[in-house]
Order: sequence, then C-alpha cells, then structure tokens
Amino acid sequence: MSDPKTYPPSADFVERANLQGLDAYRELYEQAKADPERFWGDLALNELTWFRPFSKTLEWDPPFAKWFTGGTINACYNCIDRHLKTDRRTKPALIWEGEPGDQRVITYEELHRLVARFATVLKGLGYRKGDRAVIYMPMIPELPIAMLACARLGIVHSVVFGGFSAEALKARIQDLDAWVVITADGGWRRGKEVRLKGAVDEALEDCPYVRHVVVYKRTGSGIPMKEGRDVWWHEQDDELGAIPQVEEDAEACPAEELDSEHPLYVLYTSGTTGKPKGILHTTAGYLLETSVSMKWVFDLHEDDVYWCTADIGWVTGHSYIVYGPLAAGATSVMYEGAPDYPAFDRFWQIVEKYRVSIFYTSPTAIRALIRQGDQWPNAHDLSSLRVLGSVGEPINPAAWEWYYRVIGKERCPIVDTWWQTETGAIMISAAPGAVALKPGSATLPLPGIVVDIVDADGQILGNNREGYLIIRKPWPSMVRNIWGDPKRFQEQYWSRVPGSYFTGDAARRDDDGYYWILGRVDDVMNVSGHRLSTMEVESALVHHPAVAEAAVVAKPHEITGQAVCAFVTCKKGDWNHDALGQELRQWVAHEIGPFARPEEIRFTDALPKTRSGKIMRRLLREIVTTHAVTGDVTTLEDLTVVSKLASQQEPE
Ligand code: 7RM
Repeated sequence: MSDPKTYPPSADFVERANLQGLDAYRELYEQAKADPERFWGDLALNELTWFRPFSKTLEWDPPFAKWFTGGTINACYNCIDRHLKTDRRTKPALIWEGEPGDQRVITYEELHRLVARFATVLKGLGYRKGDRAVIYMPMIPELPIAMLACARLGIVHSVVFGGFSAEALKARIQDLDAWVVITADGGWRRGKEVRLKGAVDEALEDCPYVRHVVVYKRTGSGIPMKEGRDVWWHEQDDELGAIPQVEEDAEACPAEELDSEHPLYVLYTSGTTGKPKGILHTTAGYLLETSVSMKWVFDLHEDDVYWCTADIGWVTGHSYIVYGPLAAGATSVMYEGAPDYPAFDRFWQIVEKYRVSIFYTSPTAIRALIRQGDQWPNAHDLSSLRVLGSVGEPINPAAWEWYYRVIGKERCPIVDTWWQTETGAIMISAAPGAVALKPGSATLPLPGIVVDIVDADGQILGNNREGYLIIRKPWPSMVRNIWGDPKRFQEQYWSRVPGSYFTGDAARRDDDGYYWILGRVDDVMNVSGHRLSTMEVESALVHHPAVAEAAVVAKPHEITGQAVCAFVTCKKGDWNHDALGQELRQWVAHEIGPFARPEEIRFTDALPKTRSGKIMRRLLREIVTTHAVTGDVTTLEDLTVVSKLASQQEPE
C-alpha cells in the first residue's frame, strides 16, 4: 500500500508556532540525541521551578532510572503556586462543564485556595508524605483538586476510574495499601446518576485498615455515612473557618519540598495477565515531559483554550487535563458527562461556548460521531479551533479525513499522539508547525525520544519492516516501577531487548522516518505467513460507506494458520447482511490484498469496549476461538455486548 497524501503545515501556522519548520524540529532532535543529559537538564532548569536544583541529571541502572537527583521540587507548586506571581494569577486554570449544564470557571488563584484548603483537610485527618490515597470520583473539579492536594503534601495518589466496579476498586486499594479514599456521592452520565459511594462501601468491606472516606457532595442523593470512618468534604472544609487570603493560605499549607523522584502517583493498567499493573510515576521527570509536550505537540500559547475530552481516570486525563496543562499555565476545559448527551453535538456545543482552540480526543469518539452525520458539528461555530489531537489507538485514515475536513475545516493540523500509561507523556507525534502530517501515522518521535523497530530476536530492523516498537534511551517521564512488583517490571518491559523499553506495540517506519503504529503485538495476525495488522483490516472496513465500526481478530485456521474474523457494526440503514458480508470481504481483498480477505464477517449492534473506549479484542478472540469468555471482564463498558456476541450462531 503506498503512503497517502501528506499535509505540510500552513505558512500561517508556522509563523506563530512554538517549533517553526522541520529544521527547527530536527535541530532540537539532534541536540537531544548528541547530549541527552544536557538537553533534559537544561530543559528541566528552564521549564520547572525548583526548591533546590538537582546535582545529577540521570542515574541509569537499567531498568531503574533516577532523574534530576539531588533536586527538590513539588508538582502542585509547579502547577499552581508559581503562576500566582505572574499574569496567570487571574487566568482560568479550569473551565468545567457539568453534564446537566452547570459550569464553574476556576482561576489559578482560586484553584490555589481550593487545593490548599483540601490539603489542609487531609493534613488534619493525619495524612502526610508517603501515605497513599485512592481517589474514586466523577469528572468534577474536586477530582483534580484532590490530586493536587495529595501532590502538595507528597501523598501518593491513585485515581480509579469512576466506571470501575467495587471489585476493581478493592483490588487497587489493597494493592496500594491506601488508608484514605476520596470519593463523591455520585456523578452525572447520560442524565443518570452514577453512584460511587455504594461501590466504595462494598469495596471497603474487605479493607478494614482504611481509616477515612472523604465524600464530596455532587448529586445530593442520600447516602449512608459510616460513623468514625466517613466524613463530608464540605463539613471538613467548613471547619477550617473563614477563607484566608491567598498569601496566608500559602503559609498555612505550603507545598512540601520533595525529592525529584518522590512518587507522584500510581495508575493501574491492564497487562497481559488478569492482574492490573500499578504504573508508578514520580515527580520531576513526569512534570517536565507532560508540560513541555504541551508546547511542542499542542503548540500551546498563552491565550489558548485547551480541551482534552479524556476521563481523568485514565493516563490521558492525568497527563493532559491535570499535570501537563496546569504546569504549562494553560486554561484546561473539563467536561463531566457523555459526548452524546443530551444530543450528538455536545462536544461541538462546548467548543463553541468556550471558544476552544486546542481539542484532543480519541478515534473511537470521532468514529461514533461520524456515524451520526455532519449536521451536528455543522450546526456550530468551530472557528476557534486551531489544533486537533488524537490518542488511544491508531486513527484510521477515513476518520482522520473526516476530523480534518468536518471539524477542522481543513485549517487545523491533527496531531496523532502515540504514547502509553507507562511512557507518562507523548512520545511520537507531529510538532504541528514543523512536521508534515500523513493520515494514520503518528509521524516522528519528540526530541529526546529514541525509538526503533526490532524483530523477535531484538535485532534492529530497517525502514519498511514491521516489528516491535522499542524505546532505546531512558526518558524523564518513564514508568519507574510496577508498584510492589519490580520483577514483573523487569520482565514485562526490559527483558526482550536488554536496556531498551519494550512497548508491546508493533510498528513500521517509512522512508521519511515516520512511524506507523500497527497496534498491540497480540493484535498482529499471521495469515498464510503474511503479517497483517488487525488495524489495517479495520481501517479498510470502516472505509466502506456502510460500516460504522469494525474490530478484527485472528481465528485459528487449519490451512492458513490464522484467518481474519471481523466484527462489524453498520451505519443506520436497512442492510442485507448476507450480501453486505460478501461485499465487505471483497472490499478488504481489494483494499489490502486477497490474503487479507476476512474469512468471516459477523454483524453486531455494538462492540465490547473498555470504559476508555478501547475495543477489547481479547474478548472477541475468545469468542471466535472458544465461543466463550473466561478472562477478566471488569473493565468492560457494557457486559451484555459480550453475552450477545458469544451466543450468536457461527455463520456457515
Ligand atoms: C495514551 C494511552 C496505550 C496503547 C498503546 C497503543 C495504543 C495509544 C496511539 C495508539 C496508535 C496512537 N495510553 N495507542 N495512542 N496506537 N496510535 N496515537 O492510550 O496505556 O491506555 O494505551 O494504546 O497500542 O500501546 S494506554
């Protein structure tokens, strides 16, 4: 398949960009490559505010890295306090929209006050540096406030996505040995209350050592409070008394002076086994790369209004709603609810209302909206937009083109950002004023990031060869460990190619040095000895006018080793599935090659997805191989999808 059209940055964009033109990018990249420690060291001194500067940039004892050792710093101070001495003091830090339409605009000054007060509450309850807090909240400002209050005191936080069950919550509280849980009565999603406190109560039946549950009142639905354990956020806050002046607050609850490598948070993510891994991020390096990528990738300027639609329960929200934007002094929009509530134009209504200029979302959201038609975005003034972003999975060229044309009106570059929970910050992405775009490619690694493609034996492959994506040099925002499991950390990430980080993704690099991510390694199929990515077939399928979404898995096959099995949801319409199935098989054969022709097409109303929108191909694989689902399904958005699929008769 030949590479598609490229989209160079417009002269207008380049003129205002933080990184202007390819040479500027290249120069920075080469500088970092020539002397990485000097590059990161200088950047850390310029971008972050230190209590005490570090003495050594990197101590690398593979797989364990220490960045900026000898330095002391505080993440909350860097996200808030330091901006108060500038014009940003009265700038909105968070613009929040609740699903019912309520709204709060919180300036940096106000955020400081709220965070300092809540930190004082936590302190009053007896928590301090090194303790662990689990945060289980809806998408309301008190979620970042709780995170930042923990960071202010050096309490390690772990945010558990509000859609996780009591069981999943319990496993995380236990793994982390957390003594305090911060939650709310509930939140709003699609007009219904998502109750949280009930799940906390259930989880805590098996966690007797948890001392406090701090509950924020969001919905006001009555909930039981356990005497001696549960406290209301607002009552604790009231007890602090009258609102002191900002300056006094700063004195009353100063940001703790912490080591550069002080643990900032643990975020659980699924691995290849059933047990989630607690990904540990520390303070200085994480802050550095999340904030500097705001400038390189999103081309952040002082007057931008930036909106990342992710949930803070996932890494994208940690890095690109909370820590990155706030450390960079941005105005970050936060929305509580669903993109289709009350109607399919909620995103575009919010973009118009707050004049959002940088918009960052997922391919899955884009495809869901494509399905509803162009009339929804077309009803809104989207002229404030100037940069669009994509994250979470490869964006298929058809969705890219729609995003570019219908949302960006062919004016806005799309940054396709490749990264992981483990990488902490964006690793591969265009700098939009420097790098020409190719739909479907994440483009080039950011300065300081050295990636390569290797084969199964760890041998480095040349251009145009598919292999495993690795990161060869340590980087400041890298995962430091798996909480409580250094052995798994070593084995999972650092054993394939010793000294290099194994991403678990397959990729290829083209002759322009652009990276094309092909998906997780276990999503790569092998049909008659041809390597074939599930993503490639999916992309071909969604290119067909009848197809809304597709998920492809490999099915064992007697003759060809594996065969392609596609699960397809259709756009609105009255389709003859037999005829359409034949047409789609032919379509794929035509788009990619006869070897890629799906053996089987199964039509379905919905695909099984995690709550962050990733299609759970593992479940589909189980359905096509064993006709039953046995593994962990606790991250599934809608359980009934799986039982429906599993009970479906296999076509002849
Ligand atoms: C940020 C995030 C990580 C996995 C990763 C990839 C896939 C993410 C892209 C992508 C292609 C992208 N963290 N992935 N971004 N694939 N292009 N731009 O999603 O830990 O939840 O997932 O997501 O497979 O390994 S994550």
